[in-house]
Amino acid sequence: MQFPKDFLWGAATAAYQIEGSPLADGAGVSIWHRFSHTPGTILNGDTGDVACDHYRRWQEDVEWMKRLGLNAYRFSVAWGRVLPTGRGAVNQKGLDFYKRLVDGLLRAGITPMITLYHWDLPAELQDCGGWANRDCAKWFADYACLMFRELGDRVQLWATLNEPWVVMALGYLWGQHAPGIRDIGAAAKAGHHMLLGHGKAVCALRSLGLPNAKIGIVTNLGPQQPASDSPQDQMVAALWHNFINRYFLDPIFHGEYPDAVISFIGEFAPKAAPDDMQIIQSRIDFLGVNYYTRNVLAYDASDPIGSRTVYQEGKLHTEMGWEVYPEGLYEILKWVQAEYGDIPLYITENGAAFPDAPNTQGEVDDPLRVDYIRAHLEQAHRTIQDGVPLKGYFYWSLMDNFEWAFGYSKRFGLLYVDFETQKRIMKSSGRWYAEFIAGQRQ
Ligand code: IFM
Repeated sequence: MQFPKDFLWGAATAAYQIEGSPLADGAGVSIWHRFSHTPGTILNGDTGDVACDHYRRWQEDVEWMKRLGLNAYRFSVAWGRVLPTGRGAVNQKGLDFYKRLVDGLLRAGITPMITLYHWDLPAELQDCGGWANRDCAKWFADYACLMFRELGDRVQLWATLNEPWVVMALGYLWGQHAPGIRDIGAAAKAGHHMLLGHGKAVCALRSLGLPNAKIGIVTNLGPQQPASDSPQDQMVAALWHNFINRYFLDPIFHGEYPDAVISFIGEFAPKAAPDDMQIIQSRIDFLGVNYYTRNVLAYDASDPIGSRTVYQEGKLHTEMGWEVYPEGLYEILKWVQAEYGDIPLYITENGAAFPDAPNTQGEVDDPLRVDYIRAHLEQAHRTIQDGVPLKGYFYWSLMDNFEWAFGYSKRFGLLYVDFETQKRIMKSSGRWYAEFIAGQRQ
């Protein structure tokens, strides 16, 4: 398996999941800080107050990245560290943290990819309605523009939003994520305003004329397959495909929402102002794909959405309950190319949670994760051979971290983190990945 010489070999993280010190040095409260401190929201009452303490241990973490041989690292900026109330006055200390991190990465020969929004909206903006307020698109673009000005001389890869579908569905429709809203109308508005904010941020970057900067968006995608040939199963699988895979990409690439979802949500469908779609369609340089699993769907009249996911007996499932289905990576990347053309792609997340623990020698052996990564890299390689412009792979995650509503109970890392002592241990998957990357350099 030989990948192109300029392929990016990375790992990914997100601010609230690893940084800790959420209020340090003048940072503003985020919706995830507020949500995780609300009793009953997070498993075991966990919060991101300490997480992996990366805010204070980032230099050690860059050393771990060097040991892994990464040549790229995807991380997110906590909006409220830089702009504590989401807009207006800049918090220089927060900004300086990211400047130091970027400089440290560059010194280590690691290309930074910044995600501007990985779910931690400043709480003050939520008090004004959050993404359900149209103004949030402008607040986001202003924040993005500030980051481009401050770091655009050093950072070339920018992702606007991480998984807007998850924000819309889990944050505003089903409420398991911050801000914990359950309102279909608010969800549709939030989705539209995220798209608009994304488009405005792309325009802002272009207007600055930074010669080497590239901008894209990161979406969670995966095959949505019918459990049988029955017309009902086919229908629900098609609906989920339109909802998960097309809902954010059709507007960006085709300038319209998928009809099937719009008719399904009827009166709640987002209302675009005259120029919105043109802004949303602003050309992007790459698409980030987060791939974890597929869904096999059957019609189920007793379910409010009319469908249920069919558990695949006999197949390996991760601690998240997600089926390990590497072929889905090939299938979804090929679908993206067929539907949206030859846009450069990055696998911005791919990974698995397993119940890792150190053995008596203090080592963490995780053969299932090694198999998982190898199998997905095989599919990534196959996609490249079949003509898909895939430019990089970022394993999720660099280290065990705060897995949102599941707290610290799900370990995705290449590095094991002892959350009591903050000691990191490279898992055997980390060693395997490091050897694989080294092999690519020979
Ligand atoms: O931890 C998350 C990440 O924040 C977004 N994508 C999926 C990961 C695993 O659930």
